[in-house]
Amino acid sequence: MIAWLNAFPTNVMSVVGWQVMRTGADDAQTAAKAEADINVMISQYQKVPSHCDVVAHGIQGGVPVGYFLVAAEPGVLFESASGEMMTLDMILASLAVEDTLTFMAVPPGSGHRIGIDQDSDCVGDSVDPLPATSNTGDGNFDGVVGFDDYFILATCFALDGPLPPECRAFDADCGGLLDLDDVDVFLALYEGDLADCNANGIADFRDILAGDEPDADGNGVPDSCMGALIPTVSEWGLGAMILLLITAGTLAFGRGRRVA
Ligand SMILES: [Ca+2]
Ligand SMILES: [Ca+2]
Ligand SMILES: [Ca+2]
Ligand SMILES: [Ca+2]
Repeated sequence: MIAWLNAFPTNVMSVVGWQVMRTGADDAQTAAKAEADINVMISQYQKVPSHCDVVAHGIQGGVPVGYFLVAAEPGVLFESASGEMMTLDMILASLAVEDTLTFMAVPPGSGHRIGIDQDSDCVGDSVDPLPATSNTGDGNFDGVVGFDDYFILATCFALDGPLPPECRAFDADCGGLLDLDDVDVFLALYEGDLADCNANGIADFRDILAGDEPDADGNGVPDSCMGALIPTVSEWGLGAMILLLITAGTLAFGRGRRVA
């Protein structure tokens, strides 16, 4: 069928638009035919250049679900709209009797958006509180990229491993890891003035996250800028002298009273 479809010259690969449905109630023969078709679809994804992306949409356990094919080699791997990685076998085995799932071939490059992340903010549809509004840089999902989000970013930036949903909002390239490129996207989207207390021409948030400025108390202000708030050595000296004078005065006064 694919060969026949490909005989027609077109800018869009003919496999695009093909749909294969599976339900949990399929008999063995129907299920095997559907799985064979899904594998043909995946073989079209594997063409160089790729002929299609492969996605799946449906209802499982009464809840809308989405999947996006991220790799075919060495094994077929889909990402779900909640961020899990699953093989095709795992997905098909998870279908309960009342569940339905439709696999679709979509234009190359469109599968991530169509399959699992309609607003392309790297937060999968199933875990995106605002699935139709981009939340890039907006870790608390309040619609604003602001000061509070910096602290979430700082926490996420220190993580080593899979990013939870509130961290994925900072993963501007959906790469699965946070790096300084993602920080720069956050800074570009930041609503408000970015402090540069050390006057190096770089936003202090970036100085801290890049590791160029310590921020021991995690208040978003480089420690080097907190000096004005901490008494200097000479100020400590002055304070100690005043304390000594008060103590001496109190002792002298007390002794005087006892003498009288
Ligand atoms: Ca999203
Ligand atoms: Ca969103
Ligand atoms: Ca926010
Ligand atoms: Ca700075």
